[in-house]
Amino acid sequence: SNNYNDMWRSLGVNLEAHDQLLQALPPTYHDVYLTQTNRPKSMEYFDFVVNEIHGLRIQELQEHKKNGGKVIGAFCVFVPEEIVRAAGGICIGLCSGIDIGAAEAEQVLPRSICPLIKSFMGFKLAKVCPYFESCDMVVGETTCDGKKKAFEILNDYVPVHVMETPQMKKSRDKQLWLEEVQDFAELAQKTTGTEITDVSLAQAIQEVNGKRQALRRLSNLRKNNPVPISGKDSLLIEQIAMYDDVARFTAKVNELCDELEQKISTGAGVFPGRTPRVIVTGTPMAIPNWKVPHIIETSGAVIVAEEMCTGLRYFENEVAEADGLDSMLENIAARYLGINCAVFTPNTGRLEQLENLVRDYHADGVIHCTLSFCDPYAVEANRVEKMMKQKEIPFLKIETGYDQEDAGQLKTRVEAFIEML
Ligand code: BJ8
Repeated sequence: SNNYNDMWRSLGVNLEAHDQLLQALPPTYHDVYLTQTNRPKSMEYFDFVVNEIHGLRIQELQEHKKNGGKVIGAFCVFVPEEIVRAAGGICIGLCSGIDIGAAEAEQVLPRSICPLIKSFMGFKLAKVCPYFESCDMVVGETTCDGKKKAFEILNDYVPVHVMETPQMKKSRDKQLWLEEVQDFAELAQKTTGTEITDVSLAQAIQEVNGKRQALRRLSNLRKNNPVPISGKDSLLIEQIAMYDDVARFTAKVNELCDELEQKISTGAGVFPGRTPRVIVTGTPMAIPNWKVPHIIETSGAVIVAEEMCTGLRYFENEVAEADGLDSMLENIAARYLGINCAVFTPNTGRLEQLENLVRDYHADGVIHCTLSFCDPYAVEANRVEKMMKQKEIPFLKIETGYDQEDAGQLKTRVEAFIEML
């Protein structure tokens, strides 16, 4: 990876801190991923992407920028990728899944804050992420208070545009969100200098729908027993979906699905057919946050679905195709407002979805994972728990951060839960 040093330096990346980050990744990745048995052969591509995490894709972004293209970063699945693409830009989901630059972040943020927020601030202040350093603009949202206020601070270091996500889903909220989407389309065009046309937006909608369809296809295959792919591998793919090249990624996921269908037809799987099946739900698990899934899948269970933004919330809905820019923007706004994030009140859609998922994926239990200090999900966990009790679905609630200090304790709790499934 030393070949990339010049590129990283030219981006302003702090090479020393960056080396530390890259050194932390390979052992973790090896222990969590490469020790799994029966992995599908098509996971090779996704292993390659992780291996090249700050290499090849960054090179592609730099190529794009050299040709006058823009890169736009996002922290939430509410930011409409279709619009960025229609304006000729590349949309990158910034990860924030590792405790890095915490000392720098704590200079501008309170110590007790969601690790995801601390992580993105730390990444920026410590200049360790070449994706972040490649961004011409970052798009924030007004989802939770922590993020909303942190974007004001982040704006000191990189231009940030904040989209106002509503807190309810009434007709006036829909109108507000539609206007936010329309404004964002204006801004995207101004930023890239490229006009959004009927043709470019229709194409972007199709491409991103194609990506979501491939992910849904993969997800549906996990309804089988035995499961053809681990939850950890599935999560990795869902994480990579946020920043990889759309066309290539879509093709690779479909290739993987072809292989899995083959496997299913022979009755083969990655875990024995009697393995307890678990659904995880809660806050997103950004790359490389594989902590809880690793604990679950090394404690005798398999994860069959993620009711999370790094999971189903990212791909369960698509944008309806339409003629004319106005209708397309309306359909985009409608699709995104369908996301069941805990910042909405009420958020009954999430509860209904969870109940359906338990049935459709033949789950034996649900594990609710909240990042520490995340009020929306930690409080909403009560609604989820109440519903699970009513439906007599085994339920476990976990709250944890990015450090490994509580890993042993978590494993004990998870094992006890799985044992009773
Ligand atoms: S649509 S889940 S990606 S906001 S974990 S920063 S909520 S304190 S991430 Fe999210 Fe969009 Fe919703 Fe999805 Fe705040 Fe909670 Fe931290 Fe969070």
